[in-house]
Amino acid sequence: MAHESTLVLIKPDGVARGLVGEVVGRIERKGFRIERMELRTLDRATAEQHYAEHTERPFFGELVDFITSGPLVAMRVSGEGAIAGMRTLMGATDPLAAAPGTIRGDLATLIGENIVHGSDGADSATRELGIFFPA
Ligand code: 3AN
Repeated sequence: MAHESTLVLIKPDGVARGLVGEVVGRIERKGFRIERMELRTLDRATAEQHYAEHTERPFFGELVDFITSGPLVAMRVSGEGAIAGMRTLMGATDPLAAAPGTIRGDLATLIGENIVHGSDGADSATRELGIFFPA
């Protein structure tokens, strides 16, 4: 397994619910490093760029409405196998199917408000980190 960097977002529901410390704590206790971290509210153009692969999905409008609805926390998280490791820590997309012990499994019920985003592979990590933390 290689040293990797991935984009992690604590989405507006996680920030509004006061779960930033909880999520950050889980990432740190796992052993990953938070190398960049920023609280910001996305504009629609940036949100549409981030979710470009979902343009054709029926919930795309809701996705953009939601991710721009309030401040989120964007992080560059790094470590051994950090891309898949963060996906495991997050749990399945649907919080009701996510295993207990995962962020979504422990802390959420709604698929549209599932607290966190993590890049799903090396290409998306590079692309998404470029949007949030350009060199
Ligand atoms: P993940 O975030 O686990 O990679 P994706 O990439 O399939 O999941 O979906 C991106 C985001 O779209 C999810 N985090 C979730 O908030 C939202 N989403 C996925 N499926 C649905 C759905 N059926 N209805 C509403 N929102 C959805």
